[in-house]
Amino acid sequence: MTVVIKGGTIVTADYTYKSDILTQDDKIVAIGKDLEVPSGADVIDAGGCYVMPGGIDPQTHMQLPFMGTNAVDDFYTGTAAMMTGGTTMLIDFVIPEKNTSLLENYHTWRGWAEKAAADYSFHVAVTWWGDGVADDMRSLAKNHGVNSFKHFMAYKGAIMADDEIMVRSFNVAKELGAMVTIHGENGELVAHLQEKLIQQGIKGPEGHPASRPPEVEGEATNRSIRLAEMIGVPIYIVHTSSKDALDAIIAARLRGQVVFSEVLSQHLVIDDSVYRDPDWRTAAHHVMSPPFRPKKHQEALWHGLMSGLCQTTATDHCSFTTEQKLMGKDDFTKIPNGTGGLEDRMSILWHHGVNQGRLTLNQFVACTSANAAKIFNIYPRKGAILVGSDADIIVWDPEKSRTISAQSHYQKVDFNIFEGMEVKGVNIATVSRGKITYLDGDLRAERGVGEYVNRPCFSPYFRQAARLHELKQVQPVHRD
Ligand code: URQ
Ligand code: ZN
Repeated sequence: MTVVIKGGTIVTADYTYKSDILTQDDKIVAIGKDLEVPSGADVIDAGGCYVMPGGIDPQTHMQLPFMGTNAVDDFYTGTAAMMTGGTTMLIDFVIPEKNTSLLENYHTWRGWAEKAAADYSFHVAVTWWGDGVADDMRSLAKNHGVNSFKHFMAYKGAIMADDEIMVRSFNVAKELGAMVTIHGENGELVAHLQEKLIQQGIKGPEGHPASRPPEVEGEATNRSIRLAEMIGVPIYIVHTSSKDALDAIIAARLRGQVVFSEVLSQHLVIDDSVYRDPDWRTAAHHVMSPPFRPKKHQEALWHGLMSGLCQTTATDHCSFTTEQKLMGKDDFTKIPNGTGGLEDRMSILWHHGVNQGRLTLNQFVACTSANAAKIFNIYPRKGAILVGSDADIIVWDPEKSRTISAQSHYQKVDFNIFEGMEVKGVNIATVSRGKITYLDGDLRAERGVGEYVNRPCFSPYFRQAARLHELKQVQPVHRD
């Protein structure tokens, strides 16, 4: 397969320049002005468009078994939908039930992902501790390209990791040169507040944000950061949604700690008024954790991205239909937590970030692709436009507009949390591993062509995280 992308302006996390790109099979093989078009090559006219690295979504949950049901988008529908919006790789999660083998669960999820239409990788969640967990982590890191282990501090009674699990897991991650990632909400407090609210007769979706206010996220985020500091392992906070959590992250970074922060596209533009919608279904569709916050938190998140204190954006795509959300009709704690969005993230960041003057073109690429590749140690194979990089490339028309709607989206879920939002800045072509998989509305996703991406341990950030820890070591006093 040979593709030439002609006449565009290449935008990477570092540079913006006019040039053509030639891809051969699944790699970029040449970048230059007025490139020759080999006979038989496919040509994409990128005149007036930006040509960028395909988006990387570092947090998704395809077909996740969760809260008594399964997320409705699977590894085929989700990867197909994301390519229409300009994302060419996702990092999903293996989430073992307590007391089940991490390694066996990894193989189960690998089986589910064989139908993927684009590249993918897996963080693995440590949801319990006992015989075999450390050895499974070692095998996953050394033999299966897993360099990140997830810890849900929320979801008590299900997948919640307490301090003991985190301390033990963080120590093994440090031994392996792996990143620890965190869902930072205090699950004990959430359970307590949920019980109180139900007792008070607050059973609708408006109870959801009240059971997990920003303080609950701030406490857990800070606690996990401190644990990582004392153990000397780099830490990545997923879906940072509040100023409370952001303050803890910024304070740690200013102390020299290696802490990364991810922001969801939906948390940047949707606020907590959705939970007071008179239509129960609309309010329930927005039940996700952490919840949507009062508006003031959105500007703090934008400032985090603009300043580089937040590095990545994701969607946490975990989609449930109206039917599934109705499982919590009489009790908000039973509404499956999760929203969709992996198809719209790039347009949301462009329209509300670049068009509004918040993000430069290069910052857009950094926070939608390159930084995730760097943090999870697959750069510049992914997240870059360089000779030798994977040919994951998108062609972006900054003048084209579209209105986001469940009526026209490719995601399987019957609701779109950005319903009716008009965005200017649209992906018009996607090249995934050198194949044109989307062109002017024509989706050509192929089931099963997506490949698993190994992510090596001991990223460059690892040494930095270990250094701070070494500085804290006590030296023995030799007494005569
Ligand atoms: O917590 C997560 O990230 C998963 C279970 C998706 N659901 C959610 O509400 N964020
Ligand atoms: Zn989460």
